[in-house]
Amino acid sequence: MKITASHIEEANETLEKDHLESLDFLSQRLAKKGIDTNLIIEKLQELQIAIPSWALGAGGTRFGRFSGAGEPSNIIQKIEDIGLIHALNKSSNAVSLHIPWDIPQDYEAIRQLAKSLSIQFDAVNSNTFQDQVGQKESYKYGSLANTDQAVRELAIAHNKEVINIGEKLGSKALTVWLADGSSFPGQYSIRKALQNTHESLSEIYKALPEDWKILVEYKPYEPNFYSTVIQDWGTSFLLANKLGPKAYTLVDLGHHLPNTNIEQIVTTLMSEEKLGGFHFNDSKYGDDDLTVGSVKPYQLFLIFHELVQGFSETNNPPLSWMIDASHNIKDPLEDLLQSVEAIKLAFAQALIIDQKALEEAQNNHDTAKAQEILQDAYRTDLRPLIAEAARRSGGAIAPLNAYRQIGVRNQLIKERGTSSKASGL
Ligand SMILES: [Mn+2]
Repeated sequence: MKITASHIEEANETLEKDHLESLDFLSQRLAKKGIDTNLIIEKLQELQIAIPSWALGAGGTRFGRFSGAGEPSNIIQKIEDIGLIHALNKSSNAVSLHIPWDIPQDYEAIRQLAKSLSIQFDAVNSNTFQDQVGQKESYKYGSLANTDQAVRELAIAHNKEVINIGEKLGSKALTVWLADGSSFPGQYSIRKALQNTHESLSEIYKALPEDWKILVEYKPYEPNFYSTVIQDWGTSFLLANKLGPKAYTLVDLGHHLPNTNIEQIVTTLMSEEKLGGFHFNDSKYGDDDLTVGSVKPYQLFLIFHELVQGFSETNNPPLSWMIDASHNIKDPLEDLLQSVEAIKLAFAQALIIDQKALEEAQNNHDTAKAQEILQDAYRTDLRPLIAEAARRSGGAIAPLNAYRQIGVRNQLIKERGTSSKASGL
């Protein structure tokens, strides 16, 4: 299945008149506040969010998995699916691959396919949270943190292999998320586990090509329930600092205890030039992997507020933007289209904040005014800008509508059948 320019044209045709009217009205309103909508639209056109290869099939829980129909069963079909998303929204021009779930057989063919769909290769992800068939050692009691040197060496070798695979595809970053931890007090030495993790990561760091980054993810609990070796941003930041200039902290929105002030973490890391990237998702309780912006859109906006300030006021390097979500209920492609829209919307809202007035209110200790300024931006309906950014780039005014109108899922089911299963899930 390929989405053509005439598909998009047809889908946009009926919406265009209404859309342009809304855009015109909004542009005039924003112009009165001194905001140039064209500049915002250009920034939205530039924003590209990588799609993880594991989000294209229905995810599952420990209780079960309900497969969708027409799922991509290999890396080729997964990249094709991202091509479909990108054709619709023009904001998803990269894939974040999971190894070993998505090891290419024919690198040249994969590179050609990705190129033909304007897809790049973002950070590659290693996996030492499960054992693979025939694996010599087991990660049951940890990988990079394991007390057993042979297990640590296996996990280090795997990460080096992931770097090699990424190099062949043009990736520039390795994301490491560790399940390592303990489920019971006393199960292991917390201090030694961190020390082992640092030493193992140092070995991996040495194998990084010159222009690569290593992104160290953190998570407070799950799958282990008493301690996680890299439990929070502080531990990740500590390791990133110890490792060196190519190491950064990766913030996964779902990897925080309830009510954590994530925007504060983001801005602190940017001040220290150590924020490497994002895994976007949303949640109510824990690592729920819900659609970005579906539960806490205001928090997402506040995070983008810090990001927008950080871009202009710190020297933090450009970020890897990735979605990390996958669940049972929705069509994964619809879920991803919604997630990318939510990210673009939060970015746009943050871009129209009156920074000068906000600074003035802060200096005058005018708390009520400061809140008004933020919420004025948040409560302005900027959806016409998102639609226009996609339209100007050759995408759909309403990507989800277009997806349904074109009948993408039905076509994929025709091509792949109803029982195809996404690899790795
Ligand atoms: Mn993640």
